[in-house]
Formats: sequence, structure tokens, C-alpha cells
Amino acid sequence: MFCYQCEQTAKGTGCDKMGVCGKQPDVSDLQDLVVYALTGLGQAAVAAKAEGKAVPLDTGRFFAKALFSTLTNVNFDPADFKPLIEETVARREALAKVLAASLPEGPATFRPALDLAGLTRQGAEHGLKNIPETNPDILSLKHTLIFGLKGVAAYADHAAILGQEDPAVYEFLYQGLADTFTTDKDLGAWVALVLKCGEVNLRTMELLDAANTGAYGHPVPTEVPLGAKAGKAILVSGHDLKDLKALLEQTAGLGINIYTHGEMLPAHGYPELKKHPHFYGHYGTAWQNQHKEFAAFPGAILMTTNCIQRPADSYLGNIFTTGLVGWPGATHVKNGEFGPVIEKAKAMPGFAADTDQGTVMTGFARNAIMSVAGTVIDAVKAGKIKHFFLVAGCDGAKPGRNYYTEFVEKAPADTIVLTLACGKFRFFDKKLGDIGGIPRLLDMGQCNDAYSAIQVAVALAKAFECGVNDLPLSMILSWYEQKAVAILLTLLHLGIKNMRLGPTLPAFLTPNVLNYLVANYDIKPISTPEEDLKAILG
Ligand code: SF4
Ligand code: SF3
Repeated sequence: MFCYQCEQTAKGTGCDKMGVCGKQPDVSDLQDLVVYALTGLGQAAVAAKAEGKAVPLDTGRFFAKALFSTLTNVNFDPADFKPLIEETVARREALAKVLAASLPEGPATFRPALDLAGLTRQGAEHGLKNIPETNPDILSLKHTLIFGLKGVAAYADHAAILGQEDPAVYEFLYQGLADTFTTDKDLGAWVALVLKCGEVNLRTMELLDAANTGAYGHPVPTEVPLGAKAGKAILVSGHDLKDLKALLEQTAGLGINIYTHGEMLPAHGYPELKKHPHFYGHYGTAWQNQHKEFAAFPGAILMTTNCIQRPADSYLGNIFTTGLVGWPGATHVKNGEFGPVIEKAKAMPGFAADTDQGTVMTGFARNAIMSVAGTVIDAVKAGKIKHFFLVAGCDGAKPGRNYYTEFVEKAPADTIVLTLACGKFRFFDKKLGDIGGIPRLLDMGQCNDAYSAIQVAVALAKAFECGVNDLPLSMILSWYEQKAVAILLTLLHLGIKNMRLGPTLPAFLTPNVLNYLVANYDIKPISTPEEDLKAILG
């Protein structure tokens, strides 16, 4: 195995014995084989397009799902990858049959082994290091593209689940993976292609925004209790709002309270979700604290999308996976049929008594913020708001991530902190007060809602008749997995400069690629909160 797609990669260089995330070598090799097989399907789809032949829309949907399943902390179950590889090859063969041209030797002619052990061996021969490329900087960009495409695939899958699709997004997924096996583009062309991935991700996030707000309404500012209510309980984690909605409907009137964990917190802001009276509150913090927090939860736990960690034996029997999530030994429920989860919750003790642990606010997505845009703009013009910080991105276990807590604590009282994604759990319950009625800490949603933050920045730039880079706005970003890579590429595509990124820089960027980013985008690693605040505020 060799994997260096996430921020916690071993020694900051790569996991080669077993994943720091718990990924076993066989799963890593199988995931590499999924990507290799998808590359072949991508080549076939690109050839079909060149010949003017249609690629079925559901092949795009499948492609996104299969690629999403290789994202960090999504699926750890080796058995789940065999059918994905087989279906990829079957779809490729179906396309190959109607093509006039024959496909090149390699991923497009690959024949999968018949058993899991054989597939695992094949995967070991088709990892990241086996991609044809002699220039290390181009190889770095090819890897960046693969990781960015995984992020796009995740968002495309979320959007498609709620009926929002754009064939152009799937076409880029095909083309992007197929391009990693070409050797005729120079460094400049590769930089352009990686930025194009950011552009396609923006379109994908736009679809997802339309999907979520179309199905559940625009989020509204909502106060969410952090304590517990006496009674039976189910905890829902991940990003999938459709799963949550189905669970809320299936538990209506049963006396079971539904709690969110991690990235599901912003779900409380959606009118069509919050209307359910038993959608009670938020429990715990970010994904990396599952072990402690899940072990203490007295009800059933449902994991949608990512980010699952190895369940402790104490709660392996209470945790359920759905969608693309998998863990060997954890019960998987399909098609939004949550009966087993509900039965488990009924059999468990639930919370014995009410506990009050305060509340947090969420629901400040683009619509909510735009509705008070006038007040915000006046406050900036009157000098009451001096600066905005977007402190956003993923959380993780590294101690260096305390930077983000301290940064928010030390941000001056005349500044506003916008946040999204799971990195916010480092500071989401801080009482930062308000500026003339505008809360100083505004939770815009999940990482899936980065589109909201971009729209707000663009609207502010319009109001002040300047570019986004000229706004009193600084981006302090934390990354962990590949959705964050895709978002970062979107911000680069939009020409955003001066971003601060941490807790460490991606291991897959070579010094030359990094230098390019520094020279053209002034992107920098985080230093200390004091120094960064001083540098930003002058
Ligand atoms: Fe290592 Fe991250 Fe890959 Fe897991 S996902 S194997 S921690 S680089
Ligand atoms: Fe978090 Fe996984 Fe990235 Fe959705 S839940 S932001 S790490």
C-alpha cells in the first residue's frame, strides 16, 4: 500500500504499512484498484464522447459513487470493493462494444481477478506510484487531480441523491482520471487542469446547494441544544440530509429523540428538517472524537457518508452504516430503511434525565446572511466591523489544530468569524457576542456548504465594488480529506489569494508545485495565531 491523500498521513510523507486512519493494506490496494478500473471506464467514456456516442447518465452516477468510496474514512470493508470493481469493468465493456476505435492497453483493457486476494494483488500493482509519469512535479499534479476528483465525486454523489445532476461534471470525472494516464501535457497544462477541477467543483457545489435548499428549504438561524433530553435516542453523523430526513419520518411519534454528531449539526437549520419535534439537539464534537463520545451515547448510532473510525467493541453492536460507508462487523442498512436502527434504539436505555449543556447557533447559510447584508455593509462602513475571518475546514486529531481555537479566541472584538465544516468544533460553543446584533460567530454549515461562503464573499465584493481579494476578509483554512482538496482548488480557481492553510501542507505537493502556489496565490502555512492576526490586521 501507499497512500498520502489526507493530512494525517504517516510521518507527513505517506502511509505504507497501514493507514494512520486504520485503513488496512488490503483495503488501500483495493481502493487503488477501484481508481485504476475507473480510469479505464473514464478512457472508454472519453472515447465514446469523441465518437458522439452517449454514455448513460447512471454510469456517471455510479462513477461518482465508486470514487467517493475511496475517500478517507468512508469504507474500510474489503468485501465492498469487489462488486464496485466488477461493475466498473462491466460498464466499460458495455461502452467498448459500441466504440469504433479500440481502447489503449492498460486500465481500459484490465481484467479483474476472480477473488478478493487476486484483486488485492492487482491493486498493489496499480497504486499512485505506478501512474505513468517521469516528471515528479507532474506526478504531484496528477495525484492532486485524483484527490480533487474524489472530493468532486463526493459532492456530485450528494447532489445526485437529491436529484441534481450535470452531465458535464461526470464528463470531467471521466476525462480527469483518463488524463492521469496521458503523457503529452506539460507542467503548465497540468496546472490548468488541476484548476479546472476547482471550477468543476464549484459547479458541483452549486448543484448540491440547489439540492439541499430545494429539498429542505434555506437554512435559518437556529439555536441547538447541546445537552440531552430524557428518553430513547439515535445519533446521526455524516453529511447526508436525505438519510436524516428519512430517519426523522420513520421515528415520528415513537418517542425517540434524534441527535446530530459532527457535520450533521447544520441540519438543524433546514426548515423541512427542523419541523420534526423529535429532532432534538447536537451531541459531541467532531469525527475524531467518536471513540469517547460514541462509547458514552446510550442509543443507536447511524453513520452516513464519512467520517467513520474503527468502532470500539463497546459500541460496535450499536453503530450502523449506510450509503457508501462500511466497516467490517458493523451492520449496514440500505435504501433508507432504518428499521434495525430504530429497533436498536428502542432496546437501548436512552438518556435517563434531561441535562442542560447550553446551546449553539447554526443556520447562517448564504440566504440568512444575505438577508442582513445591508446591516453588515453599514457596520463595515461605520467601522464597527473591521475584518471578517473565514475559519473553515476539517478537524482532526493533531494537537496543532489548537491553532484554530486560539485564533478565534484571539480575534479582536470588532471582527466577525464565519465558519463551516467540522473544524468549527474547536470553537463552536464559544460565546463571542455580537456586533450591533450581528453574531460574531456565524456557522454557515457543513463543508458541503462552502458554496454559501463563496457566494457571500462574491456578494460582499459586489457591494463594496471591489474584488474578493480586496475585501477585509481572510481565509484561515484547515484541511484533512479530499473534499477539502476540491474546495481548495475551487478557491484557487476563483483567484483567491493569501489563504492560510494548516495544520500541515499536503504531502503530495512537491516543493516546485508549492513554490508555484506561493508565487501566484500567496498561499501560506499557518504560523501562530498571534503572528497571523498581526500580519493580517497590520
Ligand atoms: Fe494514511 Fe490518510 Fe491514506 Fe488513511 S487516508 S492511509 S491516514 S494517507
Ligand atoms: Fe469533516 Fe470529514 Fe472534512 Fe465535512 S467530516 S469536513 S473531515
